[in-house]
Amino acid sequence: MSSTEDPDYPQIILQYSSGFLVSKVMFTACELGVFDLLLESGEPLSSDAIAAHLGTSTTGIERLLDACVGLKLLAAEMTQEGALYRNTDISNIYLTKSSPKSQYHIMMYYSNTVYLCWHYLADAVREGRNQYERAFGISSKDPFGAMYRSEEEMLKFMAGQNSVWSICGRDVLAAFDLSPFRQICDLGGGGGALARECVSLYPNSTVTIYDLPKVVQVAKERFVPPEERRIAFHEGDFFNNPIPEAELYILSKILHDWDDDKCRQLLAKVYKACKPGGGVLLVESLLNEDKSGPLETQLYSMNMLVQTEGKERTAAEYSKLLEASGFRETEVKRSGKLYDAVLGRK
Ligand code: ASE
Repeated sequence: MSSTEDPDYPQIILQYSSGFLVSKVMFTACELGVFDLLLESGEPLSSDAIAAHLGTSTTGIERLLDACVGLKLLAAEMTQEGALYRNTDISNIYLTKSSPKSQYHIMMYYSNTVYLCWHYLADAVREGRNQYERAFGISSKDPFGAMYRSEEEMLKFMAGQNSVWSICGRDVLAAFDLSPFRQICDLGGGGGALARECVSLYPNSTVTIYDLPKVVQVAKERFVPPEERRIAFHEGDFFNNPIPEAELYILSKILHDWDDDKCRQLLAKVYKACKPGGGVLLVESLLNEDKSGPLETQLYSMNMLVQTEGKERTAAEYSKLLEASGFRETEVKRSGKLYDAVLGRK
């Protein structure tokens, strides 16, 4: 029997078709607080008890809980009175709000912002640009003006980006020995989670987080405690204002927001400000050279299409951008995980 006649052959298409249902079940259980409730309760709960605590319908929550069991985000044990639900280890660690490795905030960003842009994916492909106008009725000329259209949206984005570094931050910062660089500037450092990982991993380093004034204000108020003496802030727009002198510039998920012209413009500015012997660390999700994968990065590149002016790139593409701006001795470290590291030297 050839593979196309195999009755299991269409399975992958059916799986892909319902992929968004999987995401939305997980996002919704997070949003309603299912995992937080089961963590706090400390004992398995019935669907009636969960519905009562969360103020939901029983018919809705039963189905949501069972789908979470199917996804292995919950476990159910049968008793005479019916099923009792508890968190699995993975949901305790990643899906509860209070866990140090919580991915709750990035999920809320995906579910309530990214998801709405993806409704217009076909338009984004036709037009080759982001979809803020269709999704939110706001001009898409300035993507970060649109992404930070309200303090609430900006907070959700910053919290979301921060949560990723609780999982991936150490790997990307340890990919190269950055200990020779003492004075570090994290351009577009946002909520500061990567900067905090950096000062913890490199005890002799200090990090200046450079970001828009309103981002810096929220980072100080909500994300970086004042006891963190080795983190400083610098307010500005890195395209239109000067950037401070440093030995190492971290550009983490910055270049993927912009087209090649803007990337070269920014890197040229970084090169000028960089001390001799200094460098630049790009933290990005790298495409294979033939763009055949990884799938997650290909999907992120589609997200850059619907949300920004940028795209995900290959290591050679980043090296070329770096070298066009004067950096040399470009080195690439693939982490085997979501984010990789590219180092250029002045
Ligand atoms: C950006 C990163 C993100 C700009 C918009 C974004 C993310 C989501 N929206 O620099 C995080 C990465 N995730 C994806 C799906 O790209």
